[in-house]
This record gives sequence, structure tokens and C-alpha cells, in this order.
Amino acid sequence: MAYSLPDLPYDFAALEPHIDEQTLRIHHGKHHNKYVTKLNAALEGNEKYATQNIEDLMPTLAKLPDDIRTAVQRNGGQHCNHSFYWQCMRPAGQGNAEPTGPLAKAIDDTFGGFAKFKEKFTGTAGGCFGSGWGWLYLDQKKELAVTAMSNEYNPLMEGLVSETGTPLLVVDVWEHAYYLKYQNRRPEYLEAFWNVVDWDQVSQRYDQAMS
Ligand code: MN3
Repeated sequence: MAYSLPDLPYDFAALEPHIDEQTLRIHHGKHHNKYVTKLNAALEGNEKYATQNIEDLMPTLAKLPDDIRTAVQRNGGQHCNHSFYWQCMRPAGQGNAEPTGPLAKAIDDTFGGFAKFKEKFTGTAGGCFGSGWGWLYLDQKKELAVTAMSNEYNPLMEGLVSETGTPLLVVDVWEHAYYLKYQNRRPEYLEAFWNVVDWDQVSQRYDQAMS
């Protein structure tokens, strides 16, 4: 089977003014689409390594044959991360503006409150040197953790990253995610990101992972 570009779960203009329509169109239709195309090309003739869901490909990357591993890891990782990033956002003003239920309590217990968590997440993602992703995830002890991973890496890549676990929230800090609107002002993009985080989805993900 071939991987395909997922539709966005909202309109291209739905995240305005925090994430602008032009950025979203290019990010999804050009950048993300390119990763999907290159992933399928890299797997040509090796379709047996493809999985039903892109997340299921991540723990197998370290064991792929040498001649396809780099291309599959880079483009597959980026396909996985972008697919997840779209799912972490929703139109501004819809749903809860903060985590709810057990996740809210866990954030309080782990980080000392929602404001402190936001500071930590923003600082960690903002401090990523070069291109990468800021993650909130559940570690192997089922405790909340925040990290930044460069390039295509994510916490599902067993054997390739030291911090593995279940992703709960991600923000893309590659320049293509914000440069048209924010230019070099990554911290402004990260502040704006909070207006479009889908906390209902993130809270549900936490509940599922803990059950
Ligand atoms: Mn991107």
C-alpha cells in the first residue's frame, strides 16, 4: 500500500490569524505532500515494510535495510510528525483553551501548573537548534515529559531516540511552519500556537494512554 496525504481536519483559513492560510496551504500541500511522495518512492520495491498506519512504521525504522533506511526514516518521520501536528490543532475559540480532567491534574503535578508547563514547552521547542519538533509525551514510566527533537525524530522511533513514549502534543519548529508570517520570530509563533491547540484531543489521548 502507499501512504497518502491526509486532509486537514479544518479549513486552510481556520487557524487565522495565529497560523495564516498561505503558510498552511504551502505547509500541507507542498512540504507535507513532498514527504509522502518521497516516502512512497523510497519504499518502491520494498512495500512489505509499509504499515497500515504511519505511526506503526516508526518503531521498525531502525531495523530497515541499509539502502532504504535513511530515506524512509526522514520522509516517514516527517509524514508521521506532520499528520500528528495537524491533529493537535483546531480553529481558535473552539473547545477548551486548557487541558481538562486527568491531564490537567497531571500537568499541575508534573510542571507546577498550566502556565509553568506552557513556559517549559515554549522554551524547549523554541530552544531547538535548527529544524525540529517540540513534544509533550508520556514516557515509559507513564509520566509527562517535554522535549525537543531535531529534524524528523519523534518519541515513537525506538532504537533511534533516547526519549521514547506516547506523543500527546507536538509543535513544528521548522522555519517553513512560520516564516511567511513570523519570519525569524519563532517565539511569537510559539505564543500564537497556544490559541489553536486542541486540548480536547490532547486530553483524550492522555486518557487513552493511561487506561
Ligand atoms: Mn513542517
